[in-house]
Amino acid sequence: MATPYGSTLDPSANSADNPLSAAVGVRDRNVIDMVRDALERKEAFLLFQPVVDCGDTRRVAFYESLIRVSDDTGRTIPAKDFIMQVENTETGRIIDCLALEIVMRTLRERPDIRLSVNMSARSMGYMGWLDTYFAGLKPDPTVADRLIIEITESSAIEMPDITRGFMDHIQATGASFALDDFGAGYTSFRYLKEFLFDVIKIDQYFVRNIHRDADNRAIVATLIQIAAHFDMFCVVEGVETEEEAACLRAMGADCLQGFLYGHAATLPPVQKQQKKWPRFG
Ligand code: G
Ligand code: MN
Repeated sequence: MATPYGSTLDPSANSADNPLSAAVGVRDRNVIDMVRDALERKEAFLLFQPVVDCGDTRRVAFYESLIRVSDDTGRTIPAKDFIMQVENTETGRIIDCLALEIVMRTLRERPDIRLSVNMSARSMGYMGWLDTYFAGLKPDPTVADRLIIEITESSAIEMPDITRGFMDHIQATGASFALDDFGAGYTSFRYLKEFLFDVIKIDQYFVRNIHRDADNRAIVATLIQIAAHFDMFCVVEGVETEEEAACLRAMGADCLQGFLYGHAATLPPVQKQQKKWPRFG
């Protein structure tokens, strides 16, 4: 597929030659249909999880927006339960556009907050995403200063050339980029030099019981140091206990996110005090 930044990989088709992959194929198709139907009915919405300042955890640095869809029985389903199946389909692109559209509108309505939005690297070459972004900026170009775009490490690395061009283009408008799920599997330090991410988000896998797990401490300490070296703002995900938080604070994390500080929820009422918004990184 041709894109403004080069060519994307072709989504590979599943071979359905054996009963198991056929069954998986049917299940995936059901999920894709369910999500597509929900999007057609516009039954999707965002919830927001706070990312707090490590030094003063009452201060919210930004909220990560997480998309939910409602299935035809009215149940709410979080993106993590279907994003894998729709990632390589048009439905994946539509989800990213819809999330972006709602986030941009929310930023315009709420000058007191900063928001992040997740996107797949596959959506970087999708004209609909760029159209949504620039349409969202038109009424107020300064909302870009309060937008953080989260791209997972695996997805960014799949298409380095496209990622680089896309990031340059969008960073020039004022938005920041976060490298999501850092350390989750595909870590290639080479790409930290090549992509100018403003923020890294350390995957929650290494956070669990970090105060009692010397291996996790060694890994996270290294990742925090690397973030500092590259002048990137460092968020640690999945913080569930005060012990984990205290340990991460001592190690020099900038921000913390996790159930200890809040689940994904609707936004709190407007804050009176308006903050200044320095660029990350
Ligand atoms: O890939 P990404 O980091 O964007 O995913 C965020 C996911 O992590 C969400 O589905 C959210 O519900 C989950 N999450 C957020 N905080 C915590 C936490 O403290 N513990 C656990 N187990 N999951 C969390
Ligand atoms: Mn994320």
